[in-house]
Amino acid sequence: IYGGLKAIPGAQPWQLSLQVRPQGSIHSYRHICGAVLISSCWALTAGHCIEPKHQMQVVGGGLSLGKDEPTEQTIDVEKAIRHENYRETPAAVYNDIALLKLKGANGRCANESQFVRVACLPDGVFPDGTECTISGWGATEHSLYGSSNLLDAQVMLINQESCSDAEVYGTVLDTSMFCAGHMQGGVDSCQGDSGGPLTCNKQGTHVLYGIVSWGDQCGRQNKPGVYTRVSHFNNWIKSKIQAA
Ligand code: 4AZ
Repeated sequence: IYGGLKAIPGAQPWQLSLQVRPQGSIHSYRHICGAVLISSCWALTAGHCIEPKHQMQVVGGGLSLGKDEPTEQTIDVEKAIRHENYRETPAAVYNDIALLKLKGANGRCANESQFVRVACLPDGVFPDGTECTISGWGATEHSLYGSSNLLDAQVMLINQESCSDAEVYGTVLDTSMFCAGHMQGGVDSCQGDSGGPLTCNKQGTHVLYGIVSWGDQCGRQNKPGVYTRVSHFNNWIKSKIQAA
């Protein structure tokens, strides 16, 4: 996160760290992306965060990566379901979404606490200019390697037409994505934040409106972050969970 601040404990309880290690490896898990808890046994992340042939786990309820915190819950990923139309081109990433089924018993995987909670799926549109929150352990203006502390920042939803201006992203955007940030630059998501949440507030409930997806570098003028439009995938999410 560029231009962010250390998150207050419990402020982003749906934020997960998605961690991988090669199948059968003795190495420890490493953070590759964010993810978002949407029910006790399901999380969403970006499609480009799925690494086949890797074991995956998520860690929720912690603020400091690599420190064992008493509020933390570590849960194995049972399977990852990437969107069938996920596609990466040199210019953009399309349908950048995946579901993670977490391991557990009797429909219980993550245990709800003050520090671990689900985010709601969106049921409508937020107007352009709405201030929403992004968070993650990704790269910052100070470090390419990311932050060991969870950071958060406020970004604004940007009009789709403005973001499709030739000076911004041109014609590559589609309805599976939207832009958020600040056209003047400075505040943005970045590498390592991918898969994590953009939440907007609706009458006191936090709604998962976007998933950190891509952008032309980070924090640059006229290059806001691009987010997977979660509302575009509501039916996909429901059908995959139902079929599992
Ligand atoms: C990335 O490389 C990435 N500024 C994520 C987010 C943004 C740019 C790049 C948005 O994963």
